[in-house]
Amino acid sequence: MYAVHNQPHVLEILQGYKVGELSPEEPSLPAPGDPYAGDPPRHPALKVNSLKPFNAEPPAELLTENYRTPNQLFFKRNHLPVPAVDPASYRLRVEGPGGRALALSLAELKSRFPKHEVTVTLQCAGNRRAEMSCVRPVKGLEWGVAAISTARWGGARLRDVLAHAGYAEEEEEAGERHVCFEGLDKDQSGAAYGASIPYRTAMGRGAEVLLAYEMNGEELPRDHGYPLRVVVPGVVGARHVKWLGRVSVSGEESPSHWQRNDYKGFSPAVDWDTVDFTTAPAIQELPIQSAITEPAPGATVPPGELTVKGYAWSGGGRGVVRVDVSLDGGRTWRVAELTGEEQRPGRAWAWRLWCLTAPVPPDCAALDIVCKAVDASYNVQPDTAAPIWNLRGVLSNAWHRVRVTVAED
Ligand SMILES: Nc1nc2c(c(=O)[nH]1)N[C@H]1C(S)=C(S)[C@@H](COP(=O)(O)O)O[C@H]1N2
Ligand SMILES: [Mo]
Repeated sequence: MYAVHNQPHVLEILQGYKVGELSPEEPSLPAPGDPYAGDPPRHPALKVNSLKPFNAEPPAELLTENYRTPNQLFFKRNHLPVPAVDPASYRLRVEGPGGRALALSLAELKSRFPKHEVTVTLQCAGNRRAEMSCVRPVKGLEWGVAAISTARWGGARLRDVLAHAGYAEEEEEAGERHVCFEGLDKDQSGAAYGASIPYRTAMGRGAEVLLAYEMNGEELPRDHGYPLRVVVPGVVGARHVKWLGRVSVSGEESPSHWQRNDYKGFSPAVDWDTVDFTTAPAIQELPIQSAITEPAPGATVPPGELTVKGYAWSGGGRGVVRVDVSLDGGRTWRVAELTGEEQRPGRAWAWRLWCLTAPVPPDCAALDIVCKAVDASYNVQPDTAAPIWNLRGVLSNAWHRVRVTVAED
């Protein structure tokens, strides 16, 4: 099921369970079908990180060509085969209070609840993991800087659907509750992908968590959760459950592996022998992030003038207030120009793109370009990855560095 498990250290573990070998006279077993045979076609420009399950990011320079990422280029992060969902028989199961449950068809979701649209950036917790693994190896897919993308999503507000099911707006004394989501993508044991968010994230006044059926004005593509996915503005990608099958409210977080035993941050002191996943909170709102998308690392740039481009984004609706860029490894700085939509304070769910055009210092053979962003709470990025290293390589948000060569005049 997971091609990523086809590795020496996994085969070594499996060796301990080997019971014997089939005799050559034994009739051969039917070859198991490829569980990924029904996956949709994908854009050839995507850089594939893992084919089965499908994980891919666009080339960095294409990422910032558009404020809203075209659906075909939007990064894709699947843990399992893409399920084939029949839109006519599809029902979203919403568990209401007191054991009552709703089964909502797509037509009902579209007609009963006002359509809400919001532009949201989605970032995987593992974005920029490759840089963290340069410090020390980590376990996870080697994402570059493009496991992040932005779309205009359209759908019903989760708040409206939960209210329809009988849930009240967040009450002060309600105690800790969680909204749990289950996908229709399942592993061989029948376990579905799942995740949860705090109740207040879903039900707080003005909450914009969506059950989305549209992405950039188009029907939700299969890779992105057709026919329905959760979009949780300002929160890590892992909670935006795709191919949504079931919603429930619980006093506990989702029991899913991906909620309880993954997508958490740890100290650099913690390794695979000492890690205890119960000791760290699940990642929800992400920290301030930025990266350079142009020029590419190792590129040769002409002398004279240089244009640097990139993105910056922060979780929790905290807008980006500034991006600083250095051409000399962080000794001197310039302020980049922010482009793209400026969203409302506290609801800045989407990234800003940025751009800086600056003179290349004369007699300079190489440039060490650095970017760092500041969010509305004046949170900043750490200057290096080593102090934030963690065994799963998540939350990698150090200053981004790109070294280039300057061509001779
Ligand atoms: N059902 C389901 N939902 C899922 C996942 C998944 O594998 N199955 N992956 C999660 C992760 S880790 C991320 S980063 C985002 C990626 O969304 P995208 O593929 O639309 O970019 O989906 C999330 N939702
Ligand atoms: Mo992710």
